[in-house]
Amino acid sequence: MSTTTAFEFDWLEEKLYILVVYCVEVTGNMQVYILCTLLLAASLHALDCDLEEYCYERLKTKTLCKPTSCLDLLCLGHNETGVYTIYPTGHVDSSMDVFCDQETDGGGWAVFQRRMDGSVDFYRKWDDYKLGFGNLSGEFWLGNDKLVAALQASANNEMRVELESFGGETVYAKFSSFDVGDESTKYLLAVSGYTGTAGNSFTNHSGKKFSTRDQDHDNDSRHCAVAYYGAWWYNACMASNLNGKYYYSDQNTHDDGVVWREFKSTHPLKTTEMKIRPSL
Ligand SMILES: [Ca+2]
Repeated sequence: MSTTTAFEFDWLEEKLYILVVYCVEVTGNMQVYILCTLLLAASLHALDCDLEEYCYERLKTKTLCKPTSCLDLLCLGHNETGVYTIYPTGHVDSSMDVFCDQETDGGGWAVFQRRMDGSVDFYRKWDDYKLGFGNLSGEFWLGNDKLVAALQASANNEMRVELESFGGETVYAKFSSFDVGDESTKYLLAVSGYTGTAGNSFTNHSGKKFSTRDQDHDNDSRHCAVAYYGAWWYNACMASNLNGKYYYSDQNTHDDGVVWREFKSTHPLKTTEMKIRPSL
């Protein structure tokens, strides 16, 4: 217990210990690995307790040369928000670029959706939503296949939604359990465990399949994706519609807009983000 605290590791810099990890991966030397783990553990003092414990366990697995998530990257000291490469299965062929939010609520979040200025058209077909579109630093949908792949980093994941109104009010919704099935299930959604300030406009969509303007898998006689100008896990039809049409003002109500009913009813929102993180 007191072994690590007996040493002065404050001088240790991020680049050095990442280098050590790489050395271990290359040499497979167990003594170097143990030293490395101790050094990393000692450098984690700035993280909160739950996260420190998570990182300590992860760092013992010896897989972090191929970080599986934004949370792994945070464990490795990458605490700046931005675009990174992750390897959800730990193998090089699973690599994908993601935008990591390393600040909000402890950090370690992979963002899979963002609206902010209406610059990207979100009224798209199944294959666009399957593969993803937009720009990771601006507006985008990561892609349903990539979302499913990113969820493989952990047996359990949480999801967080950030919302901002045109008046500048910010709220969030967090879900302690979030999963999306693969394409054969039509990206079936399973979400539960709401906490937050935005109100729960999402668990109503749990158990629903994804629908787009060219594929109707909703629970309504209408084609919800067309009726609400979006792509979502429509039920009959929606409590939220974050891929809806972008309006540049919330002066009027718009059923087909970027909407989270429990927050601003059907007044459109200015900014949205949806992000996942392995459960701590
Ligand atoms: Ca329908």
